Amino acid sequence: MALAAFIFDVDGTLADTERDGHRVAFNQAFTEAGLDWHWDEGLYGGLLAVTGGKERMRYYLDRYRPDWVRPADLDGLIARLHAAKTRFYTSLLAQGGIPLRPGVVRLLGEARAAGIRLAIATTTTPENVTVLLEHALAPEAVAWFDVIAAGDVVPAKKPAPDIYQYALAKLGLAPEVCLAFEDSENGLRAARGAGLRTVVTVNDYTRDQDFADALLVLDQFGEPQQPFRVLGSRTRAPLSGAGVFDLSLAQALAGA
Ligand code: XBP
Ligand code: MG
Repeated sequence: MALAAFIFDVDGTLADTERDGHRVAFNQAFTEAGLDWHWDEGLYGGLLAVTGGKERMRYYLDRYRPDWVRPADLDGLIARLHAAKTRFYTSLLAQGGIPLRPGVVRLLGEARAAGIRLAIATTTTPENVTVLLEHALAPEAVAWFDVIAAGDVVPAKKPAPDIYQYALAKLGLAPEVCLAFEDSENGLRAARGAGLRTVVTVNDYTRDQDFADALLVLDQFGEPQQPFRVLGSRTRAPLSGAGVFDLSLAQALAGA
């Protein structure tokens, strides 16, 4: 079957945003608010079990700070902290602080040239996506995507399939003619729940997660001078000698 669209996760897939991006911005927001909360790299790995920044702060309090005295308006505090975190995070992105992962620019360019439609399905705040695309990809890159499904547009975040179902509905496409790209088990479960075949590129936080349900698991999309390593595969498509995730491999996966 001919591929019609690629649907990309953002955090961890297009760019390694979590450890040196979102985490740092959360800590800046906590410090600015005079809170004694601090998320080190190890703790943050555990907090990534919950997607969505507001949801992650609530989880942190429930799990790690049961004795911390909650204000009457906890929702208001979390909303203010999250707005500050988004301000810090987007200003880091606007300084070009976070590059795209290897092979991402190449793959997006190949897809556009071949008329494969592009979409995004992420739990992060929409503003974070546009600022990343504009600064790490190209000033006009937002327009390359037919659909940017992000943040609170659906109430149930990944691993719920809702954000992928929303993106598919906006694209007007069936899952069979699309491929999803993810970096995490929560993301994979969301994409698979929407019926999407999924390619996973892992990162340091997600490497040891369960990707048994992925079509293909790679360390990265790869470049000619920096080939990918295959970490897992359920496809019959030939992979030997590939080294670079390109359109012919995507098409082979879709047909296999
Ligand atoms: C990304 C997330 C997001 C970001 C923070 O998950 O969980 O919450 O960490 O962004 P995925 P916000 O890659 O699976 O979409 O603070 O804007 O929510
Ligand atoms: Mg992700």
